[in-house]
Amino acid sequence: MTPFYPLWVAILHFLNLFFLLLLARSGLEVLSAFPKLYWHDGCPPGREWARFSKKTFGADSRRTWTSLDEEESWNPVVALPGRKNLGLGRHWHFLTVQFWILTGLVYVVLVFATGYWRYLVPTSWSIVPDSIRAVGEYLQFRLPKKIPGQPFEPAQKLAYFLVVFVLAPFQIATGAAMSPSLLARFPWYGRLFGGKQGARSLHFLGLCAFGAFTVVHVFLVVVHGLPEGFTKIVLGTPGSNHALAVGLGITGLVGIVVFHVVVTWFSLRYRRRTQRLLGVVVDPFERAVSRSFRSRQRFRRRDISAYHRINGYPPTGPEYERAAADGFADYRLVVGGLVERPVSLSLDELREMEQAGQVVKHHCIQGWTAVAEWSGVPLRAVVERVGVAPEAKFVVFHAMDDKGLTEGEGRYGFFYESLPLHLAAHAQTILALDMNGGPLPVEHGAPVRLRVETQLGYKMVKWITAIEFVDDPGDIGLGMGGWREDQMYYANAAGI
Ligand SMILES: Nc1nc2c(c(=O)[nH]1)N[C@H]1C(S)=C(S)[C@@H](COP(=O)(O)O)O[C@H]1N2
Ligand SMILES: [Mo]
Repeated sequence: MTPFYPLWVAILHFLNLFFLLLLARSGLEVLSAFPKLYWHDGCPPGREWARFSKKTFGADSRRTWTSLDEEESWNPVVALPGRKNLGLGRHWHFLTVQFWILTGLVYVVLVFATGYWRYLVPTSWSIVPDSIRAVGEYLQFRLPKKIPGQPFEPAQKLAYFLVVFVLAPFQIATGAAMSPSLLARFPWYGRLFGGKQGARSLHFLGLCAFGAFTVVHVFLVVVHGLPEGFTKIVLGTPGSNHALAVGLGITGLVGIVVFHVVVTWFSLRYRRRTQRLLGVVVDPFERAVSRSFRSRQRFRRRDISAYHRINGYPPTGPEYERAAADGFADYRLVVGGLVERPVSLSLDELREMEQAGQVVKHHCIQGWTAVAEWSGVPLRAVVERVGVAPEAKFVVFHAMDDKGLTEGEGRYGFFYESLPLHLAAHAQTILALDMNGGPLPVEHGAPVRLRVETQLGYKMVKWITAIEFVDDPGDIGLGMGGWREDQMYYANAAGI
């Protein structure tokens, strides 16, 4: 068989480049929200193996700090969209990854259906010494000979094989190992990568590997002869029209740059519209993941993290401080909305209800994790007590912290979040009253906070004052289903 280089390879190669660049830039945006890498899921401050930030915070700091203080604002040239937009960065990442995986699947199917796999998949271990020899030749400024009857030299074939069949699946696997829903249901899957922080670190190293490959790959294409190489990359068949190939190729590259400039500008200029537009594809994906799994976490007490980060400053003002000082004696949890028997419960009444406890891992959307023991009332027990009406589809948690006062940054309103009702029925969805064997500390949500273990942290409302059952949370706040969705453009489903 004579070597061939079909047009579909050229087209899928272009799409791959297009999607990978979007993935890399949006991935860096996600990294900027927690610009530290760890190998351990306790991720204690100061124990990171890599930090892309000058700021440091100590576990023993006398001043309260929160994980949002650790976030960095990166330049839109590097990150998509840049400037502290984790919510939209994730939208871009989860939109693109679906098309990237699809491109890869089409490629792999065609590779095997057409016999092209012979050029990519080594069938003998001799590829290893042959590749070493080829690299040696490059180092002596000589071009290694192609494998007889094939389009690539041995080192090239091995590198392409590793990128397609090892690196790309590795990025998908480590990416999936960061989903709180998946990890809550299959904790063993996370352990394969050394936990969520291990997966994060490996995912980042995978990005570095893609970057290094791209640099060497482009350099060697140039070394091997640009017009010929460019023609193959753009048009497939070698020896065809060089001028056309160069014209088309440059148009394609300029097109990619223009696309990036436009979507970055659009994302920064029209944040809500970007959230909604990308949400059309991303929300069903996130919702499906949130729906599929139930948390089955069972960590041991000795897994409890020495330090548990905080996100969200406690409510300010004399009212909350006074309540905290007298142990929340006058506290009432109001439960109402679409229910048959609205109630208002004191802390003692909550403690008399059914109790449940769990040692579980918290996943903040920014990327940090921590294990703690939480106990309190299963939300299901509250649902049963008030008799939720059939029209109710969501449960909304209202909090006592006015974010305009506690956080600022141009954001405002009391914190709230909504959950679809099915998550309220999970055994590990609880209204926590205790943390690590003592009463809930103020920073972690005293007197009552939500735990829902398949979701990201922003769903777990702290300092709860009221629970409301509704048919549609769109009438609350700015209508996106939660304070972080309203004000920070996070997705409404929080399973990944
Ligand atoms: N009321 C309120 N609840 C909140 C927040 C907040 O800002 N206000 N932050 C959320 C986020 S983003 C996370 S990660 C968790 C953090 O919980 P912790 O501070 O107990 O670690 O609380 C969530 N609940
Ligand atoms: Mo968070």
